[in-house]
This record gives sequence, C-alpha cells and structure tokens, in this order.
Amino acid sequence: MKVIEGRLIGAGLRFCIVVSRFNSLFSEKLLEGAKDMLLRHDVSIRAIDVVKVPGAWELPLVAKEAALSGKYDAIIALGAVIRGDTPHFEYVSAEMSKGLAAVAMTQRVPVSFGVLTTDTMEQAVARSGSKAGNKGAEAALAAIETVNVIKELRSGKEIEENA
Ligand code: INI
Repeated sequence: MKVIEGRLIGAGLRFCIVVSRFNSLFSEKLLEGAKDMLLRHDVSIRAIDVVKVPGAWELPLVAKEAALSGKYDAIIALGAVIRGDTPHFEYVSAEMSKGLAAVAMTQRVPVSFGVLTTDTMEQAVARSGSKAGNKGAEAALAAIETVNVIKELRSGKEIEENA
C-alpha cells in the first residue's frame, strides 16, 4: 500500500486569492489569514496575486479567468455570505459554491473554499479570526496541500512503484 499526501511546502508555488468586497469587515480578515498562512509556508510574496471582486456571486467567473490564465498553481476564494431576511443568501451561496467547485473540476486547478456562509454576524466573527479560527487561513493551507498532492499524483512515480 502506498499513501500519497501533499506536503505543506509552499516554496515555488503561485497563488491567486480572489476576495469579495461585500462584507469586507470579514473578507479582509480572511485575506489577512490566507496571506499569513501562505507566507509562513514559504510562498514568496511575489507569487501571490490578490484579485478583488464586488461580491461572492462574482467569485466563480473571476476564479475561472484566473485558472485559465495558467499563471497559478491554485486559486483561493474568500468572502462572506451572511443570511438576511430574504432568499438572496440561498441564491448567492448556492451558485457561488457550485460555481467554484465547477471551476476546479473543469480547469483541473485547486480552488480552495474560504467563503463564510453563516446565519449570523456572530458566526462570521468567530470564523474570521477569533474562536472558530480563520477560514481564510484554512483555505490557504488546504490549497498548498492540494497542489502538492496533485503534483505527486501527476509525477507518475507511484504508478512505477506499484507496477
Ligand atoms: N455578496 C456577498 O459576498 N455576501 C453577501 O452576504 C451578499 N448578500 O447577502 O447580498 C452578497 N450579495 C452581492 C452579490 O454577491 C453580488 O455581488 C451582487 O448581486 C451583484 O452581482
């Protein structure tokens, strides 16, 4: 049996962080967390591009353009969708999450999901750098690991060893 894992080494990797301005109180904290996590794993500051979009709805299209550019090993999507009194939350969060998943699957580029979808502001506070951590930082770490596990799989080494 061979266990294939992605190492948490960011040196040499290139990332595009796509972040929504809507609810920027939270999304800016997620951005700080993501950048800090990348830098602490030896990603070069010059290898990080930050692209700002109006809201979470716009994340999938812009993530797709970033993926198509061929300039990045992974995309990190950040934002905050907070439930209100209308069904707007359902439309935005459902299409945004399905859209981001579709970008990853069709473009074969990891797209980390660092978008808060919460019922309340308190839950968003908790997940953007207080008691429930920072989902932006978690998304950045997941991006590093996923890039590296895909590199392992694509290297073909494990196929030779199992043959
Ligand atoms: N965008 C968000 O990122 N979070 C929200 O909570 C939100 N709500 O609730 O409306 C939101 N709406 C804007 C949307 O993402 C688009 O930017 C807008 O509809 C223009 O296309």
